[in-house]
Amino acid sequence: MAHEVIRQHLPLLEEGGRGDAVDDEAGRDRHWLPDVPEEDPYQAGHRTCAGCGPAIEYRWVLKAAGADTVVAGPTGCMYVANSTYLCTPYTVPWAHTPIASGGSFTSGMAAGYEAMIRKGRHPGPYPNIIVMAGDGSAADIGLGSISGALYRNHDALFICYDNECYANTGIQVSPTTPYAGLTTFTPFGKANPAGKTLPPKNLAKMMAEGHPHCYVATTTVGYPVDLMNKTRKGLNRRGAAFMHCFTPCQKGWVYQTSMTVELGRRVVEAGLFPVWEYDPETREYHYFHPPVQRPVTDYLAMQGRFGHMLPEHIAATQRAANLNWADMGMDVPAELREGEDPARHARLKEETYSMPLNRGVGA
Ligand SMILES: Cc1ncc(C[n+]2csc(CCOP(=O)(O)OP(=O)(O)O)c2C)c(N)n1
Ligand code: SF4
Ligand SMILES: [Mg+2]
Repeated sequence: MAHEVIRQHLPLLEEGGRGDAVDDEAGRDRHWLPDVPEEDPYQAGHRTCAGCGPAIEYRWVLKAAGADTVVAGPTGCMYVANSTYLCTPYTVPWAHTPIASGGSFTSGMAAGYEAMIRKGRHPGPYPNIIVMAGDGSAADIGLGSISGALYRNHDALFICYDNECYANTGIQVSPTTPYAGLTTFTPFGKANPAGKTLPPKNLAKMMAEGHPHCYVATTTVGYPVDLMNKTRKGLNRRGAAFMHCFTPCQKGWVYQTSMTVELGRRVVEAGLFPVWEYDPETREYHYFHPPVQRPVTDYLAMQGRFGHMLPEHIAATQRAANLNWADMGMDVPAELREGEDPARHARLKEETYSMPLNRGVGA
């Protein structure tokens, strides 16, 4: 006799946390605390760099998913820095997969749990099944296997933690590295002052447009409740879900270690990483409209990887951000439109950025 496969349901967290129960504005500020679960399936004791964005993302995703979760991790920083022989920071089952097969491995886990529960060989309920792959894996080497898993609609959450480079092998360029982003494979020089000349691949839109039956969302480590709620929505949905999370890499991007979460907000406020949800029922995109719209220089100047940019590179980046604002259905303020003119940034030739040039990468 086939046994029923019971699915779990994770409640969404209140944006305002405990402050929601308080009446006045001042009180809400004082009592604000998100209702973050106390459990930490991703514990201290890993070996990522201080301020590592992917480690923050791993912690919040697993907090949101809870104890009845299994995780897969393709090769990358979050495999290598989190596993030494007989030692991991996970309190839930975790498995490493080759970099190309995060999607196929996770499909197998999903199909396996489903079959085992139906045959009465696993007591259930159906666990939260998650794979967290780097951008080199999800947007490049393992793109096909994740696309296949989404297409077949396996009941799992497929996450790309995006640090915009192949970090683990020495900060090499990946398809999501931004225009002019310095990596060891995109050095700048006289012949090519920009460094990286190509725009980044729009992975999340590709996943949503290519797999219209899937829940797809973008988020960043700048918005913990948003990140955790999208994790829960992806897991609650029966079928495949994909989440693209912006995760700064302190070593590769060269910034002050305490600025990881701040960068996760500034990239959104600068219009360079739109945060949205795609609803497969209506096939609509729901965009988050940040309350602040900043010039891209507010974001670029915090990172050594952009320290070589010339006025024309900054103007091109502002133009890309302005196109994003329009996509999001937001007005583009005059100051940001004027930033499309290289002459507006001429003074940057004479000024030094707040952070030094990214000379240390790969050294
Ligand atoms: C098929 C294959 N090619 C290359 C590698 C070498 N490799 C190991 S980790 C890594 C970087 C992965 O980058 P990403 O997925 O972005 O994760 P990150 O290191 O940035 O966290 C590479 C290229 C590999 N393991 N397998
Ligand atoms: S190199 Fe970047 S992604 Fe890797 S552990 Fe360090 S900060 Fe994290
Ligand atoms: Mg990466």
